[in-house]
Amino acid sequence: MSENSSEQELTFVMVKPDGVRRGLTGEVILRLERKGLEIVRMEKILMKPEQAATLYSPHFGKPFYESLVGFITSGPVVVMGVKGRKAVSVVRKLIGSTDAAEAQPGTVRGDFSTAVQENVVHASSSPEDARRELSIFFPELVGEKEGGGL
Ligand code: 3AN
Repeated sequence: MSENSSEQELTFVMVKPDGVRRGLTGEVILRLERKGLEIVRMEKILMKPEQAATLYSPHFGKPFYESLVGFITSGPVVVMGVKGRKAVSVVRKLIGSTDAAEAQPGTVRGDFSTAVQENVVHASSSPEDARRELSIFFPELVGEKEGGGL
């Protein structure tokens, strides 16, 4: 095998309520697959408040926390487990900066939003975050074994 399999990673990706409402789920999937990433799990859900609290626990206490949890539970989201070489950083590059007004054209946020909160998509920012976030929605992907699910 030419690729270093130790560089295979799983990451968590979510099309947020604004992205689902605007019919951008397919656009996000297209960009992930076109890059060569594999969607190993995908589900459309209405996120429970306790799932939102766990997902955004690093932001607890920040001025935008309540608004963020309210927004993310306001409508359906599409949650995904995504696999590929260096998947965490690859997906972060594909989605662009948090503030979509600053995101590069060619990224999802750069092409489809100008907002900070309604910025179409979320993806894990580190392998540690990916494990924590995947465990909320797809616990079977992050088993005991290091690199579980790969
Ligand atoms: P990212 O989604 O790019 O990893 P984080 O983890 O810093 O960004 O923030 C999580 C989410 O919190 C963002 N996607 C955005 O919706 C929201 N957020 C972050 N910073 C702000 C802010 N200053 N004002 C409002 N919402 C914010």
